[in-house]
Amino acid sequence: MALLTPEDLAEINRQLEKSDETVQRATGLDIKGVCKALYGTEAGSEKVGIVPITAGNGIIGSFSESLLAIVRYFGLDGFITKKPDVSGYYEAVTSGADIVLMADDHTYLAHNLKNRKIANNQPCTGIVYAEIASRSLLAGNKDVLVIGLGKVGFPGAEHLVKKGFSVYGYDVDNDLLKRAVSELNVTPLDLETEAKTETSKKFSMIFEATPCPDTIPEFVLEKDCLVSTPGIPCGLSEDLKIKYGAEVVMEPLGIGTLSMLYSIL
Ligand code: NAI
Ligand code: PYL
Ligand code: MG
Repeated sequence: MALLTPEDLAEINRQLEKSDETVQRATGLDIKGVCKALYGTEAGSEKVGIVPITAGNGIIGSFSESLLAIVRYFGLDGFITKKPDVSGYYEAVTSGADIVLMADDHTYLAHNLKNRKIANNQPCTGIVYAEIASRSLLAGNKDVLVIGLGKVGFPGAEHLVKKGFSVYGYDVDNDLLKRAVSELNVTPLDLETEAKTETSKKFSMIFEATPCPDTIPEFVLEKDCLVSTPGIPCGLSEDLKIKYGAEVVMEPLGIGTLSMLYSIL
């Protein structure tokens, strides 16, 4: 999995505020409102225990501190355990955590100790960003383009299909594209070949979940489109964002984390 860097997480509160403003402007809901609409839940007085994990590549500077800032930004109570790993888990539970957040290099989980529900960051991130894309107030149809059909993108595409949207998909990995076509009935849109044709389908709603920059080509963009992308770095260039007046929702950790939390309340 592509790992976050301390640079990705810089000024996390400012990134959250900016994302909240963009989501509100583009969809009419703030991030909490989107998660409530998705899961039918709302945060209460749950206490969140954040456990640093030293496995694999080890602790990412400011990852736990960013999670604490995120939890508090959304109005929950939280704490970071003094110890990491198993000792930290023990500390979280004995300190009265209702929910535990922890991540190694492969899995970032939220576990509700009260109701035993558990969430994985990748599908929760895909679902919430896909939901945001699908709620564009300016969209004139139900066509959504999904670029990147991996651990985040595929669950997002699946969510959009279940919601009755007309989902077009692309992934450079042909096997993943074929899987989305066969399992989700996604319409494949090969951006490589489309680039060569004069006309191409344009989209007001785009969900991108790849680890590459500039994956969203100009010929798929409608004016005033909404690009909802957890992918790091951003798949839409700054030039195209300005040229098409696109709203871009992109944030490194918080939106996905709130989706996890709301899914286990
Ligand atoms: P993944 O590797 O499972 O999926 C990425 C997919 O993008 C792959 O199927 C790959 O073939 C495809 N891809 C790569 N370049 C492409 C291109 N130019 N055009 C079309 N498809 C392309 O990775 P995963 O776990 O789905 O994560 C995707 C991105 O989301 C990563 O950058 C990850 O860091 C980020 N992420 C962000 C989160 C957030 O809250 N902002 C949370 C979780 C992941
Ligand atoms: C959850 C993020 C979103 C994108 N990539 C995922 C990532 O960076 N995962 C690794 C997280 C490691 C955290 C480290 C710590 O500081 O506790 N074990
Ligand atoms: Mg996020």
